Amino acid sequence: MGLTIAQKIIKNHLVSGEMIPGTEIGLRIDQTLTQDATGTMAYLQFEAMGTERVKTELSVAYIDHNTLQAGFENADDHRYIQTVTKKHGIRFSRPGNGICHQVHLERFGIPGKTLIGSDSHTPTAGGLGMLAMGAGGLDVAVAMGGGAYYINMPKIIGVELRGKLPDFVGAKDVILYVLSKLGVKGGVGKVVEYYGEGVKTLSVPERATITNMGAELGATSSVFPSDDITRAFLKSQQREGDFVPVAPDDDAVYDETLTVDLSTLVPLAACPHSPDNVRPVSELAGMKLDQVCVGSCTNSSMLDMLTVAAILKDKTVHPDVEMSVSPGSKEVLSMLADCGALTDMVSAGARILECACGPCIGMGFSPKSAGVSLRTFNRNFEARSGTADAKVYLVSPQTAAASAITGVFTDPTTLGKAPEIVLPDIMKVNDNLIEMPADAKDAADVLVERGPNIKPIPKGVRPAENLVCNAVLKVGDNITTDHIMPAGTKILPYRSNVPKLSEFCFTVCDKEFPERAKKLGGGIIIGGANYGQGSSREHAALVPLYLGIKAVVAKSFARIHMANLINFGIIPLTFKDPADYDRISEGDDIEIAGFADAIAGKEELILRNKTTGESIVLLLAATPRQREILLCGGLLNYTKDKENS
Ligand code: MIC
Ligand code: SF4
Repeated sequence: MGLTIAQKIIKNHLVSGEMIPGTEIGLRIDQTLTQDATGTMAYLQFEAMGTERVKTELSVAYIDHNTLQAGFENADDHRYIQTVTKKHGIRFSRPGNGICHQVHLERFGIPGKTLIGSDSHTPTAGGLGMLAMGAGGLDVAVAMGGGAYYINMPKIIGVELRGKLPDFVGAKDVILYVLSKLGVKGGVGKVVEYYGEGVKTLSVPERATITNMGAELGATSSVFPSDDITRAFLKSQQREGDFVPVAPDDDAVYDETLTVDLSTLVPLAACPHSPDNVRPVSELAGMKLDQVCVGSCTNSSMLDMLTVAAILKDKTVHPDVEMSVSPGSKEVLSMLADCGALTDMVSAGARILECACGPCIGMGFSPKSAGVSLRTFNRNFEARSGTADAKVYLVSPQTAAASAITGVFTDPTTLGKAPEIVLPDIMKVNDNLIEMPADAKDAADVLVERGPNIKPIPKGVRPAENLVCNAVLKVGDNITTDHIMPAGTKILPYRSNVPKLSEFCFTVCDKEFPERAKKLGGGIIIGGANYGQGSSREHAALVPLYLGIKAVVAKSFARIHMANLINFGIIPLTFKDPADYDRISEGDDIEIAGFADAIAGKEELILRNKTTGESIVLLLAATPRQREILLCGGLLNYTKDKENS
């Protein structure tokens, strides 16, 4: 039987397990990336593991998230990352060089290789034919040390693309369409693979927009073939030598399929507060707007920016709308300046922000109270913009630019003829903001700088023999890691300071949670379906650990968050019968007798609700390796125990 692209890459990188969907496999990782909001923890953990030199083919640390520097904290973290990477053999992309995924696509991605990154949108590089996955910082640290990355062997969803996109309809509309079909849980445990004639009509940055937002499907990864278009892209980046063709076998078998006829797509928008809450822009036309933001790792390529500039040219942004533009990389920004497109945007009234995540992660440009914001980003979770009651809609650059001019939701296909965008054959490549690490022989001389914002990582706790505690919080379905550990200008600077960060844990859902958890000495959390979707931030496990959370009982978990819970020794349990979710309330006292024993080897655990007197059957779907990690109180303890044995 023939193999799909993902299956081929997995086969070439398999170090343990068998390629049976749903079972655990270990993969050799060729490349890693980190960003600054998760990177500090990843490097602290890398240091704790005691490896001197990274063992990957390439590891890069980017600074793109915490670039506001409203106090000393972010700058401290940047300097720590700059020095620790220099010492241990990792390249450092300086602030100003761009958003990790955009720069990685331009400068480093290689078809057929594996990449993990401490950011959920790492699958952006799937646009180049890489198997790229988001992971917790600790998993990235382990991979940098030469360890395998463990996932469940995914099923493959084959998405056949037919036809060609109409004028003013973009790659963003393709992935919004797929999200409308599959939903935010539709990709869990799966890789989404694109094939068919329509693939040839999409450039690499367009493919990358689509693979980027595969994260919103909950997918393990998304991948396109590597073909002549990939070769041309790599050539434009002056690295044609990195080209490798990657294609599925003719007789490849997909576990599920979806067909998308590109020629029938229309401009779409994901409505508040979920990326799968998709409606045609035509149905929203006329709605008044307060803000338009262009950029983020989803839509900040040269193609996106030139499209926006062409629509804004000789026009003025509507007086009731504030508009921001954040180009994805220095390469893009400097080319926009050279070709005059930057002037077109500035003249129209767009406010140019630096090449970084910016408003996407709530780092500035928060909308006004109850404001309506149109963003070319990938997430519109409640409060993520920094304004609790804002309404964020996710749209294509075409829709964003058209609407910025009119001040109301505008279907760009009503604008007439689309501008013809011609991309340069050769991009303006200049890697002067990528710092190379010190040679191994000089590494000992590099001093790692640690500012006062960098606090120790909380230690994992081994599970108790019997768990007796309180259900300290109960939440509903689709809880995101933005709910668990919010971001934004006030909170992000404390990503290296877990005690301070804990004051904000779950406050989007319940302002009292941190205090209550502290007072009760922790407990368990009850969650609904798809608990922990969204960002890869391991802080959503680390901070609950610090607050004494021993287990999360949910209807189901998102992949990266479940791995993070295990990495930090918090037990991820599911209800055998999802209806039992209703048989436990916040504040109930609970007991799980034989807790540690069950973790060691049982699939079922019995939770006794001492408040109601009822018993509930829970499941622990963990592999023997994961059970060992949990018994040690997390991956760091497990790694140390292994070294000492
Ligand atoms: C995000 O888009 O939510 C982030 C910020 O990039 C996160 C990482 C983080 O929380 O630092 C992600 O996607 O993993
Ligand atoms: Fe940055 Fe936003 Fe992309 Fe996350 S989704 S990496 S915050 S641009």
